[in-house]
Amino acid sequence: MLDIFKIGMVILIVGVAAATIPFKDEVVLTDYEIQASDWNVSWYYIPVEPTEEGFTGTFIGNSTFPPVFRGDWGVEGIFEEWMYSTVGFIARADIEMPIDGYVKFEILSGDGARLYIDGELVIDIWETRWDLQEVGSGSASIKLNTGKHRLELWWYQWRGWAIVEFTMDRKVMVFEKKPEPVIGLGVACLGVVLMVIAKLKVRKSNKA
Ligand SMILES: [Ca+2]
Repeated sequence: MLDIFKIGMVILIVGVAAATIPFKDEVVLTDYEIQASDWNVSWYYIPVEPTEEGFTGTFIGNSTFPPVFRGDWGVEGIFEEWMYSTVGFIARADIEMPIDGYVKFEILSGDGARLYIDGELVIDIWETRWDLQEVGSGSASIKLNTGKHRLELWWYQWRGWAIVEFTMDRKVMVFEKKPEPVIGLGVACLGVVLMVIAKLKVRKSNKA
């Protein structure tokens, strides 16, 4: 009889602890803004299909993109006189983290794209997509320390829909420890119920 009471008490304590003590990681979007520069974009004409190694081509010229951008040149190609444009770019930008935290990056491409952060490959969708409408996408949430970081985006267009998109969070994400109040209180209630049952049974057996 006493055992059920003790078990109920343990369950009550576990429940109260779960409801009040922060123990599980939860993603929280902070108010800290990430500063991002424009992209410096170097364009290349690429005469041969790119390989795993990347692309080789002839330098065409430079342009800039805003920190978050989308380019859509349709299926006619970037240069209208060509049925299929075969071009690529290497773009570089800097971001500045106000605090340590996580940032989600996303890229989209009608053919290949690769995103490097501080020289490390973090998203890899480097492949030719022969279907006219096919688009590849990739995303990654990366932990970055306070301070400056270099982004480098490689992109190429070989066949079909010429599209590129780059997006990233503008606010830092962090993990915070949180309690579990609803489940915790539910468990605590179960503990109380067991304790009450145990007490009632003790009273019943005393009467008998
Ligand atoms: Ca394609």
